[in-house]
Amino acid sequence: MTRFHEHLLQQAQPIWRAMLGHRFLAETAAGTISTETFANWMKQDYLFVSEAVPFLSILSAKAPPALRKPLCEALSALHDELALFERMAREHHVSLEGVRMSPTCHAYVQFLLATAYGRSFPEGFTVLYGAEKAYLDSWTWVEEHGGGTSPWQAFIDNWTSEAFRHYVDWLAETLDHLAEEASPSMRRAMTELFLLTGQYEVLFWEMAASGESWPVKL
Ligand code: MP5
Repeated sequence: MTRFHEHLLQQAQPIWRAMLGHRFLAETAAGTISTETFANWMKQDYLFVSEAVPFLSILSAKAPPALRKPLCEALSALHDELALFERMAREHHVSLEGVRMSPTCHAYVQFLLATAYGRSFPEGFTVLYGAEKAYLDSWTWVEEHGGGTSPWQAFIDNWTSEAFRHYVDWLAETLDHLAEEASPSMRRAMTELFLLTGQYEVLFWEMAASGESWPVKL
């Protein structure tokens, strides 16, 4: 029988195709991406990861007791990741100071927080799986299509490490268990949230590639 996370990935195939075919990833792999364009992503993802802290905290507060420890470990790993962004920004002369969230980053973060606050634990967990799986697959694509060491290698390594792969496998397995206990209508809601997460992931690469900004400069 198809496991729930496999069902989600089947439903999301067109989204995953758009994500892995995105020019931001292709140019990062080819080494032709400009520092300015890459920095668009770095600045916005730094803000995104900062807001993943409250997202995971809310999720942890709703988690069944057996899942508290692994979720707290994931929460603590976010601080190492923020330090990675700060180091890479210093090395590449990118300023992370005073950056405003772009429309897409803002909308995605609001979606994460609204889901964690307002919806059930399995629904919030589905969004977590979607975001992490998207990064595992996106950066694995960059690694596989790259031609050697990239100036951005530390980011590639971060989301293609054995440890990260194991974490995403654990998320998938745990999600399958949560779905087994969920009602059909809850599983439909989880599927919808997974697809929305995937859409936001594509939008995030598009935002970085296009240098998206708000209509009015302040
Ligand atoms: C992740 C991320 C992965 N950093 N940014 C986006 C837009 N999606 C997913 O999350 P994490 O916590 O950095 O592994």
